[in-house]
Order: sequence, then structure tokens, then C-alpha cells
Amino acid sequence: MRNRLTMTIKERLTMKKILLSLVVTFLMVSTAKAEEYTVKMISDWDNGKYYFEPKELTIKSGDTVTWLNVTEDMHNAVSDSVPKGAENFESPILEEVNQKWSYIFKDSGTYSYHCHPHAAMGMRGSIIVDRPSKLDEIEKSTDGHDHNH
Ligand SMILES: [Cu+2]
Repeated sequence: MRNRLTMTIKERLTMKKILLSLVVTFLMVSTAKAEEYTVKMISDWDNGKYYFEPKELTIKSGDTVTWLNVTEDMHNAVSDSVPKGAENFESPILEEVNQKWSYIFKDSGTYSYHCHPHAAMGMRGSIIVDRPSKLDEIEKSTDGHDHNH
């Protein structure tokens, strides 16, 4: 009986070790898994369209989004609203083909943004990190300028 109990404790310790190593492995895998996504900035002069491709992108916290200028035009990415507590972002103006700018998203929620030179033409996009923001979690950009005029 006593022997059996000892075995059980030993087994439990082994189980603990196995679980612990599983957790460690999982943490290593999940931190190594941060991905990079590309959003193309496109000018379609023939059709008068200026847009981000994809317009909406869902990623995970810690992932990187790289905006890539694919046509010879001026584009950038400026946040309109971000999740509560998250920082706004603003890329420099990308003027040349293949010029790019990257940003790592850390806070979960919805980030909506626009291209400053083409805001009036509806060049807008959004990045959803992990899950969309609820209404009360959205924080508007504080720079206060209105792009609809
Ligand atoms: Cu643009």
C-alpha cells in the first residue's frame, strides 16, 4: 500500500514535468510565431481608385504589418481610431515604388486608418488585432483634423 502511494506521487511528479515542458514548448512556439503581413498601397489611375489591399486585415497581437507602395504615387498610413490605451500610428509618406513601412501591433482591437494624400478618395483600411473592438473600447485619434473636406 505504501509502495503504491509512493508510485503515485512519482507519477504525479512525472506528469507535472511533462505538463511543464509542454507549457514551455507552447510558449516558445507561440512567441516564435509572430507573423508579418503586407498591405499594398495601390493607385489605379485609370479607374480613379486609390486603395489598400487588403482593405481589412485580421492579425494576432505581436504581428507586424508592412505597408508596401506598389505604384509610383504618394501614400501613407495614419490611424483614425485605435483600441483604448493603444497608441496612434502615422507612417511617413512613401513616395517610391517598393518603399515600405512596418508597424508591430500589440494591443487587441480594431485600428482604422487612412492614407493622408488620398483620404478624400476613400483610401482607408483597418487592422483587427485578435478581435474587433467593442464600441466603448474605441479611441479616436486626437490630432483632430477632418479629412472629409
Ligand atoms: Cu494613398
